[in-house]
Amino acid sequence: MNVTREQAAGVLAGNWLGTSTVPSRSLYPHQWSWDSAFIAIGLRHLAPARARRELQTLFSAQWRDGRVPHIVFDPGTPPEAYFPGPGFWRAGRTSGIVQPPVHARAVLAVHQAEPDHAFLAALYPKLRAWHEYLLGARDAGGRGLAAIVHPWESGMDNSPAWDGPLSRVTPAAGFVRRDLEHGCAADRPSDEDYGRYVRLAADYRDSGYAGTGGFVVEDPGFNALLADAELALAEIAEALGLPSDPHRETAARVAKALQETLWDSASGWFFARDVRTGSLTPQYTCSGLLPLLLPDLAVAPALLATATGPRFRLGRVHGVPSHDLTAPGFDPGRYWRGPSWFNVGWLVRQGLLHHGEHALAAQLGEDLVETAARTGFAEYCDPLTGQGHGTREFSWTAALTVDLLAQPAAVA
Ligand code: 2M8
Repeated sequence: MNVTREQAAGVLAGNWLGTSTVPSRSLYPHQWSWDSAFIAIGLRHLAPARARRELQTLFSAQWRDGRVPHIVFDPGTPPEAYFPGPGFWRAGRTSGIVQPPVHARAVLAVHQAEPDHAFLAALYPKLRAWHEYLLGARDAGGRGLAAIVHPWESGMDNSPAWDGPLSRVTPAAGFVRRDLEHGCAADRPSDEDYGRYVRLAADYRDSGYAGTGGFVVEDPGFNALLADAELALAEIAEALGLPSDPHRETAARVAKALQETLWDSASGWFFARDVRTGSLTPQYTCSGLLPLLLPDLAVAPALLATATGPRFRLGRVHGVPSHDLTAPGFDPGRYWRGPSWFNVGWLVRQGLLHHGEHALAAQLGEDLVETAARTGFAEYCDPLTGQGHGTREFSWTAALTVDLLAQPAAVA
């Protein structure tokens, strides 16, 4: 076995709890929703049964309204290991918010690695309910897009795109941050922002997980992943001998809404919309590049021109910077405010392949694998130096490395 693959497999084995994988033993000691999808995409090459179990465990915690919670708490982990824990959310063994819907893509990928009709048939109605929740209860703006009600729902927690909407939120106080016991404070969100996250989560909890508070945002990355997930669901339906057209139609509708409402042609980028004010948040972040995943994206050439230009320098830096390199607030080490994340790099590589950018995709894939191996599977890296940041032995970095190594033609 290739040494890097062996090391990555070791990370995933070390983070396996028995029915799911933690993102990190120290910083994130429970099961996280979109992490598990990326983890399953890597695990399918090593242990397909474990990959299926990872996703089954997550979906066993799905809510009756269809939402897939962003955290499923491990009962064996002490409550003080992570804040906000189950006592805060008061939602049984889960949190009450969500994360980007990458699960249909993961379920399909796992099935493709080792076909399992029963697995696919059991997950299909759950995935449908999940997407229906997002396009129903979460269409707060009435534009056919899913809105997020907390920065954590974007998966890109501390993104500068949330600064505007978050400024309306009064920070909560009187809680103990557990993340700073494991992470370097200079890399993590500020105390003020963390206080705002806690306030928003408490307000949403107190609304019975149904209301919308000060933070309601249509995020291009979240919605691009939702459209892509509907395309994956169409393939799952086909494999099950079920009608796939409804899923393709939904994907097309979301993609159209994305282009009509979140694309700014003068800037050549997709921006998030603050539903409360109706305006686009002006920050260029990596979320705006994720619509590249959509094969029929008419604006792909303009989007790629921005991505390869001075703001993101795709192909000339390590990974995909999470924030505009030319922005005054760009910080190469701080959480989602500049560093490159491996899952975003992996997704952008897929998008590049969809749009015929094979050389750039191969270069990005090689860089991701090299950086992951050199940094001990860091959570994220400095795009300018490649230096690792955040926690190490991070599960999705290891899993996506395994996946990239399984595709030598595209990496070589
Ligand atoms: C980070 O988010 C959690 C909250 O959900 C945190 O900061 O405590 C994000 O990077 C998120 O995308 C990721 O899923 C999670 C676990 O890896 O960590």
